[in-house]
This record gives sequence, structure tokens and C-alpha cells, in this order.
Amino acid sequence: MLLTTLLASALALTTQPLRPALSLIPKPVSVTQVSGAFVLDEKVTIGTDVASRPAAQLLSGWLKATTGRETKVGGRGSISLKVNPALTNLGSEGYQLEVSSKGVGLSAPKYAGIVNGLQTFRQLWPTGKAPQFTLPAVRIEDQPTFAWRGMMLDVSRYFMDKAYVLHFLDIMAAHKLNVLHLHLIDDAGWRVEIKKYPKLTQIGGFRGEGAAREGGFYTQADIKEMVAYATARNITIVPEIELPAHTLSAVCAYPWLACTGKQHTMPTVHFISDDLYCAGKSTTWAFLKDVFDELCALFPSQYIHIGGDEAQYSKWRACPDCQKKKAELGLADEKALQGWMTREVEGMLAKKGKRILGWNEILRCGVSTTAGIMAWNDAKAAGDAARGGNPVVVALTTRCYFDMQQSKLRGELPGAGWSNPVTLQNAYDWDPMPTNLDAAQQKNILGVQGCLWTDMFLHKPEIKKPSPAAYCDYYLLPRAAALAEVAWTPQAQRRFPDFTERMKRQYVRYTDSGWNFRLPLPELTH
Ligand code: TNX
Repeated sequence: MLLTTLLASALALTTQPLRPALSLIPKPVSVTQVSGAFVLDEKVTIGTDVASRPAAQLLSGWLKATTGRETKVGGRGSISLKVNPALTNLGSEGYQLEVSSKGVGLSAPKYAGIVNGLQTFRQLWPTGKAPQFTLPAVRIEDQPTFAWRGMMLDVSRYFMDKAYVLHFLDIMAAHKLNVLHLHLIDDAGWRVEIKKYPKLTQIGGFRGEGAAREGGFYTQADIKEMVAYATARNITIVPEIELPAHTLSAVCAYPWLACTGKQHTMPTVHFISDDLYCAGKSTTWAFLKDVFDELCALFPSQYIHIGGDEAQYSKWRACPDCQKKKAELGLADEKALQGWMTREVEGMLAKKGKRILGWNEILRCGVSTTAGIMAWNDAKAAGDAARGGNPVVVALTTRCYFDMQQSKLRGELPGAGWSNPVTLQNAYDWDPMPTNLDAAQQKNILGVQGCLWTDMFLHKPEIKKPSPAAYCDYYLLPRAAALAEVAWTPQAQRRFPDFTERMKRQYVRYTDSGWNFRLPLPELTH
């Protein structure tokens, strides 16, 4: 009897149709494939509650692109999207997705989860276009490891227009990345319209002369459009307003912002100015307050990035106003003066309900424990900051700087060059959680972020005009997929060979979407 049962079940196993490999990126926490299939044909409609409506619109756009058909949205449907606040076990961004022969049900405690689940659902579709297709029955329960799954795009050193930023948001959304950190200000360009200070963009938004003149900026209407586009895709845009260094574009527009008052010209090559915002003059403070007033009204993000990196203090040392301020406050040195400035800005922003975030340099300047720290070049910073109670985003050069080369292979496109290549495997095989943190300190690690700087590679001769922006896709992909999985999937469930296997299908999806990417041949043969 026992033997026959065993035999029967063995037979059932072997006769079961092979389940197709799903190749989901980032890998969900729990996937159960069951028998059956859902046929997505012309009878399909999208049911949605009010909260999920923007996601339903995204879905109908994808269906149009894939099947060529309009799909009815609203009320009940064979695909149903539903926010259910009772699903608290899924956290603030989790979701559950059930595909069966009867229909597709996607529910989540919040809108964020609906968007995340929708991206997973999209990856179940076959690649290419088809009027109708079959989806494997599956049950997925999923939620991210980290709340901050970011990408930084440096639009200051090289201006990328609104259309490129929207395209970048699409790429991020497909990977469930949820924070776009926009590096809006640097020595080489001021990219956001501030109505009270029009020269910031008129002068600080452009560089070079005659035919070599280049640049641009986002109007406040552009920013609103970008923010709305991002919000529908569960992405928060965090603006970065660098201070006190990396601000030559502002100083060119309004020379009184710096200690020297000297009129500079906009830099046309990679350059870090030592003419900082003057910490001692009250005019600097009035300016910062005005800028943040306009900026905070544009960006709903809780965090505002205030830069803080690579300040050289020679001009502060020679400035009577800065020295007076330092003495008045009884500060030991210029680093402490930067710390004071950072705390002042934090106070100013706190009044508007905002929090600050800065590059890891601010940690050694004497910041409060409420300031967020973005760890980039100081390997110890993330752990130290988390132990001190500060929120932390890990964006280490060796893992997250996607302006570095992707390999040392001959023929590889150039990178920023000042640090080792960041291969796909480097970007994948690491745990952003610093060691030796207790459970409470671990909670201070908000997450992880990739950085696409544009000052040190986009001008190189190998990067052919007219479309440097397309090279940003190439430097981003596929490393953003590795980042997404580092940020989303539990550490214990991640293996590089399994990832590269699933990526094979992802490359076809990239091609379908028209995204430029690097095919990592050496990694595929690992
Ligand atoms: C370091 S990361 C910088 C940037 C450069 C980048 C180039 C950081 C806070 N500062 O200003 O663009 O290297 O890789």
C-alpha cells in the first residue's frame, strides 16, 4: 500500500508540467508556483480601488504597449488591485500577488506595495509583444529588506533634461528602487529654478562660450512634473543642495555668497572650488533660508540632502567674518565651523518638518544625532554613525559608484578612474549592514544607494556625442539590478550565480524597453 502511494506520487511529480523559471529581479522573499495558468487576453479588465488607481493606469499603459489594446480600468476586474490596511505583516512596502486561472489579485497594506507588486507581475509576462499570453499560476509574498533603495543622478556636472529624468525614474521603478537623489547643485551647474534668485540658473546653469556653451535647468513646473511622475511609481525625489563647498555655480551668479566676493567664471572641466559659502556673513543665511523656502515647497521628501563633502577651508581661514564667527561661538577650528553651519541648516529645515542628510564628512564635523549620514569614502562611517544614533544610507565607492569602470577588460568604456572598477559582482556580493551593530543600531541603517556621478567620465572621447545620457543607462545597467537585489532581498537568499542566471531574461526586458545596457559576458560564464 505504502509502496503504491509512493509510486503514485513519484509519477505525479514526473508528469507535472515543468514550471517555467520566473527570473524575478529583485528576487522576492517567497514564491510558490502552483499548477494552472492565467490567460491574459482581450477579456481582461483591471479592477481597482481609488487608492490604487495611479498603479492601474501604469498597468493599462504597459498592456497597451504589449498587446496593442486598451484595457478597461475601474470597478471589478479579472486583475484586481486593492489596498488593504489590515495586511500589516507585509510592512509599509510589501505586497501579495496571486495569479490563478481565475484571475490576478494584488493587495498590499499601502500604495507603495501595490506598485512593487505590479513590477513583479510585469516580470511574469513574456518578453516582446503579444496580443495575448499565458501567465504561470503563482503566489508571491514579498517585502523589502531596506526602506531606502536609492540611486543618485548627478545632473549638475552634466545637465540631463526632464525627459531623461523621467526615463531614469522608469528604470528605477522597474527595479523597485524608491529614492532618486538628484544632485542638483555643484560647482559646474545650478539646475533648479529659484524665483527669488534668477541668476542661479541664468548664470549658474550654463558654462562655456559660443558653440561650446552647454547647460540647462529645471523650471519649478518641471520639478512638479518629475515629482508627480516619481510619486506614482513609489519613488521619492530627494534634492541635494550642496553646501558649503561644491557651490561655484551659485558663487558665479552671486559673488557675495563667498568669503572673497571674487567674480569667478563657470568651470568647463572637473573642478572643486575652494571659494565656499561664507559662514560668517548674515547674507549667506538669508540666501539659504530663501532657497530652502522655495525648495521645500517643491519636494515633498522628508529628507533634504545638504552635501557637506570635500570642503577645503583655506578661504574660511583667511576670512575675517568666518574667523569672527568662529571666535564668537568658541569653536576650535574650521571643521567645527562647518559642523555649526550644518546644525544651523538642520534647525532651519526642521522648522519646515524636514530632516537633513549629508555626505559622511559631516559626521566628523560635530553633527547632531538626527542628521542622516551618507557613507561614501569612509568605510567606518556607516557603523560609527549608526552606533551614534544617526540614520545612515550606505553608498560606498567600491560597491555603489557606477561612474567607475565596469571591468578592467580591454575595450571597456572609461570610468571616473580614481577608484577600482565596480564590476557587477562587486556591486552584488556584499552586505551593506555594518558588523557589530545591535538590533536597535541596525535599524539606523536606512538602506543603500548607487551613485551616478557625471563629472569624470561623460566628457571622455570614448563617450560619443550626441547622446551622453544614453551612456548613463549603460553605466547604470545592469549594476542597478545588483543594487536593487542588495537592497530588497534578504541577505541569506542572495547568490551571485543564481542572480546572473535570472539576469539573462532581464537583459531581454531591457532590450524590449529600449534601455542601453552593458552585457556582462565574463560574468555570465562564471
Ligand atoms: C567624489 S562622492 C565626489 C563627487 C565626484 C565623484 C566622482 C562625493 C561626495 N564627492 O564630487 O563626482 O567623487 O567619482
